[in-house]
Amino acid sequence: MTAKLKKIASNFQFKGELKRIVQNLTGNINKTYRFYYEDGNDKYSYTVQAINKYVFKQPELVMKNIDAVTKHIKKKIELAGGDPNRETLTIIPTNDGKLFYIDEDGEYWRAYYFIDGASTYDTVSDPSHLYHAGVGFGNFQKMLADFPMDELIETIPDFHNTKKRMTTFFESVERDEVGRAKFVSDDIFFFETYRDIAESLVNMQNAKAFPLRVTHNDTKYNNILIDNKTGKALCVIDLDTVMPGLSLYDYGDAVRFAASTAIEDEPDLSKVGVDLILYEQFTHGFVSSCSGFLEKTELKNMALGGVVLTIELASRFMADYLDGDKYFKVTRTDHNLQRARNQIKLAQDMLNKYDKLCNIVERYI
Ligand code: GN1
Ligand code: MG
Repeated sequence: MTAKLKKIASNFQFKGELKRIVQNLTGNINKTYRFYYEDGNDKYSYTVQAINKYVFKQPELVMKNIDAVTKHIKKKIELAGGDPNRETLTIIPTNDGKLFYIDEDGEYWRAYYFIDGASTYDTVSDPSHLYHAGVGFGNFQKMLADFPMDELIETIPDFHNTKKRMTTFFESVERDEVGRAKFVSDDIFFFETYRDIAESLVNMQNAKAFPLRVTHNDTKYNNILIDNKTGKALCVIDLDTVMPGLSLYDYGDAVRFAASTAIEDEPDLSKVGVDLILYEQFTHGFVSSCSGFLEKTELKNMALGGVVLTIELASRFMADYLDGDKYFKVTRTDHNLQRARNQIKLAQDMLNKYDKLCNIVERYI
């Protein structure tokens, strides 16, 4: 336990005495720890995070959004007879009542109750969990349907604007900051070939094909807690990117991650593809919790959402590789390159099986 982390702990309204700190290495952006406390016989733990300032230029606005969104969701959970301390995040304020603490290095720290009795998964151990994850992410959107959207700050502008993402990617190729473009000419060709598809959702959105909603925008399977007892989705976490967006971003990003036959940074591409059973599980859950809520154009374009979000992530990982690994955490050389190629392979497999994916969607809408 470092003196620095102890000092950070002393600035929050935590109960009892700090016993130990364990780092949590999941997540590509923020630094995350679990702080364990004891107060007599009572045990508590908290999730404490340093918000990545390269990614979130104004962390205070991220916290403002999360505060407003969790308050809104807590009311919905109470109305439904649920447990507001377990079914959404609870921010623990600092000693002076703020939503974050700024340390002497200018790092922004925040804390939440750690929710016990639930787990996150990087891969799917039980396909029925994925059905429930679909229900959970669908419900999340539903609970925020009446949230006043103009109160939300766009903390990362154009986050899922794939037209902009494509432009940024080709700018990274042009700049070739660290001399890596020569290694990826085939990959660049992929983005040239599929640019139109990648941009299609934004083009449709510009033509007002879809309603703007309050969306999560980072619906990775490890961003939802699954209750250990019931196997059902308990709580949607990682609320950093809750912003106005399209329902298809949340659906697409979720199937991109969870319905793959491999983890996102699997370097052996022969293992990467779309798993139709997992795809169906998530789709079934998401659609059933959103029935009567999503519009026809949204439902009809779900398979496209998966493809677009997968190409988008491929371009973001590849752009970061070309820029010299500034955005996503990397733990090995070529990590971002491996992630990008993994996503390219996944997108290609989704395109090859596109009719099958559409048939699965049709079965539930
Ligand atoms: C990041 O923080 P984490 O690991 O949940 C990223 C997402 C990507 C994801 C890919 C703010 O999410 O957009 O889809 O990595 N978050 C941000 O694994 O850029
Ligand atoms: Mg995140």
